[in-house]
Amino acid sequence: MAVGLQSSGKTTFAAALWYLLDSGEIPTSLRKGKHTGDHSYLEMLAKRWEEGWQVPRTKTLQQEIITMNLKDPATSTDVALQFVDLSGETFERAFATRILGRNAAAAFEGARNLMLFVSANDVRDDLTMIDVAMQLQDNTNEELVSDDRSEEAKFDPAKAPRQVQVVDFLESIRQPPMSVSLDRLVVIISAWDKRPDHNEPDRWLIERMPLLDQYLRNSGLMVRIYGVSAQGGDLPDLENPPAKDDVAGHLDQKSLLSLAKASKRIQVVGYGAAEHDLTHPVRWLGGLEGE
Ligand SMILES: Nc1nc2c(ncn2[C@@H]2O[C@H](COP(=O)(O)OP(=O)(O)O)[C@@H](O)[C@H]2O)c(=O)[nH]1
Ligand SMILES: [Mg+2]
Repeated sequence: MAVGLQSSGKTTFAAALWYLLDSGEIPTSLRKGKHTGDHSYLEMLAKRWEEGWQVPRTKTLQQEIITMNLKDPATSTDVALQFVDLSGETFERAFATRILGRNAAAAFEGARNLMLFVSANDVRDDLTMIDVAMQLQDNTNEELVSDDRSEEAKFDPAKAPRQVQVVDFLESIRQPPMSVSLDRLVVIISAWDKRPDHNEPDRWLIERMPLLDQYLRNSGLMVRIYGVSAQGGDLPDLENPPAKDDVAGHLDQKSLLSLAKASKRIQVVGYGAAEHDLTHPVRWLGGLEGE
């Protein structure tokens, strides 16, 4: 199962993966498996991706469940990958109330392996009061520090730091009553084109999400951390395109569209994965590659 908060890069990954498998432009470690039924949604996503636009935002009400079937040509093993959005009311409420509906819980029944999405493009949302105080000291502004405590904000679970929500989610599904027995977990750091000036996904996790990093180290799970740029760079939103004279919004779109094979926009970093092979982490998750 592929999980992550909203805007962590899941749908873009799904779109790029579908395009990659469908086009066969470059060799991948897994191939497209059997798909029955209607996969027009995935095809729409892949087309949007190919044409150089952001994938459409998942509407909370008509939550599309994406399932992708892959096949390992070497062993003929099938691997199914299902994408679940952890944001939205269901999970936000669960975080605060400790109550998760039966349907949402059932989706994780029997799950053994998780692909967890976080984004390198997110601004920090977990500054502590000490961090803030240190910044204030540097440019003391009397007005800012003055004690305007008249308005106390109400606790909003959706505003808890992302890594707190993610760790709570992982721990909660592993504890009773859900007791999901996890085995392998892949962290996908999406938008890896926005990475800092080093190219080490595991170092990024230590520096940017230390709580999640520590949790995973002590979780007893087999863990891998990949950096993935499924989009290759910044792309405009078709439903909300930038103004004609806003060149910045088009910069990456132009250079990405100029690649003869769209699959080559994809970048994957870690564990000897071939440069554009999005299926590499999926193959390991499926248990088709060593520990
Ligand atoms: N720069 C960059 N942005 C990305 C990449 N992948 C996704 N994004 C952007 O991140 C945002 C969230 O992506 P999306 O796939 O919709 O996340 P989801 O809500 O988890 O499905 C969108 O604005 C995407 O355009 C990437 O590889 N590079
Ligand atoms: Mg989505």
